[in-house]
Amino acid sequence: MFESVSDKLHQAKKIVFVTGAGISQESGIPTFRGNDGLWRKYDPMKLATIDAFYQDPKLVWEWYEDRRKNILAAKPNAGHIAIADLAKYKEVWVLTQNIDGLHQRAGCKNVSELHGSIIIIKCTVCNFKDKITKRFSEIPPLCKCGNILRPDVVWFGEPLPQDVWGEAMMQASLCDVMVVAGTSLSVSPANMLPIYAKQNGALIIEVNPEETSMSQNMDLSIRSTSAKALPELVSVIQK
Ligand code: BV8
Ligand code: ZN
Repeated sequence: MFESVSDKLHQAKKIVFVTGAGISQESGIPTFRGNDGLWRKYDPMKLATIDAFYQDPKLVWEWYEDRRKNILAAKPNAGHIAIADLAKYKEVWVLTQNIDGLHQRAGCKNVSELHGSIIIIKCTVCNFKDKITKRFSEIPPLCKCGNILRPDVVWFGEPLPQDVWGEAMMQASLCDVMVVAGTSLSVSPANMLPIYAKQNGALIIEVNPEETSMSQNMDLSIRSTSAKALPELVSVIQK
């Protein structure tokens, strides 16, 4: 599978992974667009927005509480674990679009959560922010200051946190190899990261059972799932 790039993989000093919902699919967390689609009744593009939240905070919170329950019960899969294993031998950085924290739970230290975290909850007004894993008794939950709480995620139409995005662009511009795993690359600006890597001369590899809009630009596009292909990729690098 990786014969054509094994030399470059061995020589690589810094490997960056850009991941999306597909890498958590084998942990039982539905993707956005797949036929296991997040919430068949509603379109995430319409729910994961500031307008939806202020129009109907209860509905949006029901959706997030449903996802939090599933995510907090989920376990990292062989794909997450392979990346964490590789980080013991090489400089590895994970730029994830996922909000499930599974890369960190697999043991990865260098993780940039481009779109925030569903496990961190913050106030819409004051500067309260904390990791909360319990289920809320009432939704929408209120802060001590009396205002509504929200998940610390980046909604459509919201900018990515400056520091996180700056770090991600830097990592993409300095890596020798970029592995794009489990993402349709349909959301910007995250979908620019493989372009920055290509511009810096990095080798870019895609792992996705389906073709994406950027498959043609990849040096290697593996039609497989991440839980299958990533352990194989890591074993080639460690040889
Ligand atoms: C911004 C957190 C600017 C929340 C998410 C037109 C109108 C309005 C906006 C826009 C527009 N055009 C572009 C935009 C910008 C917009 C955007 O890109 N929209 C898209 C829909 C066109 N982007 C934004 O709004 C961003 N902000 O641009 O700000 C700005 C600047 C200054 C000031 C103000 C504003 C913010 C985007 C972040 C949104 N938040 N998530 C939550 O999760 O609830 S996005 C969310 O959807 C995910 O984080 C992820 O990014 C995206 C889903 O993509 P994927 O992860 O790739 O998942 P998907 O289901 O699509 O694909 C799964 C893939 O896995 C598939 O390819 C499948 O084949 C594969 N797969 C399946 N199984 C497996 C597998 N692969 C491997 N193994 C398997 N087993
Ligand atoms: Zn508050």
